[in-house]
Amino acid sequence: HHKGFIFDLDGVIVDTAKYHYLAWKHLADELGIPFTEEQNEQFKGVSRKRCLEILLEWGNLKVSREQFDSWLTEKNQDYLQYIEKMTEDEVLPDVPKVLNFLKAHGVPMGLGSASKNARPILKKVGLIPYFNTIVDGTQVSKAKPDPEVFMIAAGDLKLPPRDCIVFEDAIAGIEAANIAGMTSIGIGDPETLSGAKYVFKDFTEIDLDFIKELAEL
Ligand code: B16
Ligand code: MG
Repeated sequence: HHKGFIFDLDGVIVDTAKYHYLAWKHLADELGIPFTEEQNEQFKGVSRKRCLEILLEWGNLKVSREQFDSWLTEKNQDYLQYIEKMTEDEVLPDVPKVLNFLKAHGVPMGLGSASKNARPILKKVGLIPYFNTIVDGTQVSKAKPDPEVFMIAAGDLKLPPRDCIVFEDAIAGIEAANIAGMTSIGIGDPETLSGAKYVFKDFTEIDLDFIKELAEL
């Protein structure tokens, strides 16, 4: 195969972005820092630690290492409560259509997520078997927009970056894919994701002929 596909997780395969939002909102309320869904856009694709740093900057709060770590843990525990309840029904519409099509044609697939919770989430929704490689937040040192996560995935798939197609919902993720020299496909709002080569509202708008063309099948 000439081409490979790399998928982001949160906001592309599952809508865990809404759970991240709820958990951050919970913490922000507790700290008295205003936090809107618009601000949450800037957290997409960004590591947990970096998100908290940004939140504290917005709130003009300087805290000790211990306090920082304890809030980080609190946010994650809150988030994990939502994850525990996830089922296969939470795979976003028409994502299985695309995954099944690519798998049936033997196209290499990878996951490239900033999340340290990526594996448990994939397990919950039953998608582990689709991926030839799963690269997550436990393996990367440089967060998106650094292309590291996608470069590791491409390496695992034994493909040069130009032969990789990346699906992303985050501004930082589109940037990472572009910097890597991969084909970026935005999932979400075309204005927010204007840096992407193509943008779709969601997978229901993507037809298999387009996937076939991208995959050069
Ligand atoms: P965790 P993705 C990212 O996942 C999320 O978009 C981002 O909002 C989150 O802060 C980050 O994972 C870290 O997640 O706290 O679970 O390690 O979109 O790159 O799949
Ligand atoms: Mg995402």
